Amino acid sequence: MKLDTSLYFITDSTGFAEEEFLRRVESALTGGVSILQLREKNRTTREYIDLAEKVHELTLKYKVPLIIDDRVDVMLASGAEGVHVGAEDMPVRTARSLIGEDKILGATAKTVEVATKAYEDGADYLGVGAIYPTTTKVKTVLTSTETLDAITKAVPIPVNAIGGLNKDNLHVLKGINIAGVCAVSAIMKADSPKEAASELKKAYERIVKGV
Ligand code: TZP
Ligand code: MG
Repeated sequence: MKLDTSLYFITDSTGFAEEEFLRRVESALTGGVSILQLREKNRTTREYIDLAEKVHELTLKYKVPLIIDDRVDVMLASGAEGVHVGAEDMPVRTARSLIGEDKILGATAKTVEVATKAYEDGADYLGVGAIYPTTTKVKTVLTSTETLDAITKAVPIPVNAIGGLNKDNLHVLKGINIAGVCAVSAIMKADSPKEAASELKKAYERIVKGV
């Protein structure tokens, strides 16, 4: 089935009790998230797998693929649908050889060169950014919309924009052939993750896709 990355929600459990975190994840899923990444930086392997299994129960209920950030082992252990690797993680080619052809493999790219290599090495989609400064804890630099545009023209796989995106600032992406937007805080920290997801999806369709 074709991968739908139009509304790519990346979670951040920082500051939330587990119950509240899972409630927010489910709320976002009901708002139209099309793909969900579990992104955990401060958990033991056991804790990461445990949380991934719980989130996977939710994503299965809404028929949304679950992607695990960084960790092939956690993806395999939890039965998630895919893994996302960045510049400091496992190389794309290595990840692909370990997970097989059927799992979803995402990669981060900030240049056309890295994007092209990630595609050639087996990535199914790319995340490109940060488009705007972000308040989410991440080691990143800004990526220009010119570079984002060039990447979409260089590879035949879905390219998503990421970094500081919310329903009110997507205009800079207009006219660029992205497959979707990624967001952490715009959804995770919203009063209603459901409404935030739904509004972000509508803004993406209206402003970027022009529908
Ligand atoms: N990679 C580049 S920016 C970013 C990641 C993981 C974080 C995006 O978070 P937010 O809250 O949507 O700005
Ligand atoms: Mg990473």
